[in-house]
Amino acid sequence: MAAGALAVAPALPAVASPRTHTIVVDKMKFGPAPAGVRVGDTVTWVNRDLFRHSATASNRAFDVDLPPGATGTAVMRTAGTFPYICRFHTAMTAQIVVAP
Ligand SMILES: [Cu+2]
Repeated sequence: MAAGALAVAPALPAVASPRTHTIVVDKMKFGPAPAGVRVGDTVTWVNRDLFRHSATASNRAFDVDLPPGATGTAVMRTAGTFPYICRFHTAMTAQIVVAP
């Protein structure tokens, strides 16, 4: 290593800080999938229905209970495409794509 190199602070990698993405659940449907979700981000579901819902990943990566009017969150721990359903209304389907 060249002399003096240690005096220079290494540049921090350009990692975006974790963000929160919101999905509104209304009229028996999940709102549009948020774009740009990355590992470490939080997804928040807001249930505007009068019914209890859930956001339950097919692989159980997350399982969020959503009573009427409630908000629930899950942190996306791994990259991939995660189909999910409402366990109470299995016709309610959506998916989240999580980038590394
Ligand atoms: Cu439901």
